[in-house]
Amino acid sequence: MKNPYRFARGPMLAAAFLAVTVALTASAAEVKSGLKIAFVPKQINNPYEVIADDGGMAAIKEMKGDGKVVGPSDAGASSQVSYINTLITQRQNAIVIAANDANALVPYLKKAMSQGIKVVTFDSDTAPEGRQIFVNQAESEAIGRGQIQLLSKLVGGEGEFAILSATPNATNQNTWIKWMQEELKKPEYSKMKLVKIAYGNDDDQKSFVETQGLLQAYPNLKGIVAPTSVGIAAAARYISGSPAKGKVVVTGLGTPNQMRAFIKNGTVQAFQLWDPGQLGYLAAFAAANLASGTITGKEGDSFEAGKLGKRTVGKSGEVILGPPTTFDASNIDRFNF
Ligand code: RAM
Repeated sequence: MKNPYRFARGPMLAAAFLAVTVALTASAAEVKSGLKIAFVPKQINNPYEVIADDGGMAAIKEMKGDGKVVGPSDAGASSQVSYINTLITQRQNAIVIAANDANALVPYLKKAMSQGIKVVTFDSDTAPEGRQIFVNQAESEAIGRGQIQLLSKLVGGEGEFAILSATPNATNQNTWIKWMQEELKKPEYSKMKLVKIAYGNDDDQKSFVETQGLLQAYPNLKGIVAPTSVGIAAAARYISGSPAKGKVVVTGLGTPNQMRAFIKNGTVQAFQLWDPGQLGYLAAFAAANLASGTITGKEGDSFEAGKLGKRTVGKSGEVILGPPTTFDASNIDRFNF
């Protein structure tokens, strides 16, 4: 007698294959297609923000969503408000924003959330009630402490230094500066002295002029640490053309492409950053998952973030990209962003 299963085996295998395929597709398809996701950077013309937004748009394309970037040309505290209001009117599914102020935007973002629009902050956070998830580039404490550790190494552990920051309200820089000041309390930095925190407002020209002002006001200055890609590039440009080149250390956070020339010409020895493109990419996946209902943003929620793999929401809605990289002459040419 014929084996009754003989002919069934083909269709059974096909059915099994189909079941696996459906299961795989179902998990990949948990994120809805066609989601309208808007990125609002601190300012649209900052190269760092452009890389981050491009990463976000690439992720949205992968997810078959409808992405766009809108935002102000300056990083002022309230300059993003009108953009948020327009996005609410347009009924976007999610807003991904690098907040220019911890509190000023909260009422508007709350209004967005009350209308079902998901809100993710990235790069620069609001107070937690202003968003569902904050995608942070790295642990804020590690970034801040790391900046002082690097500066100390470069200046030989002593001397006057200044911080050249972004805007006075920037949540990310203010948090990092707080951790820098914590780190400075350690006895090993007793010979280092923070003489001034200057603000270049993430404006190239203002940062350039502030650098000049610091050198004039503090003739014994040994270092400038600029935890902003706009600030560090402007400070390096000023110093590379001044007698302070090779005498005053410039370090901080910058993009390899903006800093390469200053590493090559000896103005800057080392600086740090993460990959801003990956930051935007991760933020887009967080937003799409919130908007698809696969996560709510509570601690322990996890989601697939494309090429970055599975990511988990930590305390107070924070998702972390990963530790920063230190760039110097030995590795800078391996990076192109
Ligand atoms: C500037 C912005 C941004 C910051 C980087 C390091 O581009 O201030 O928010 O993360 O620097």
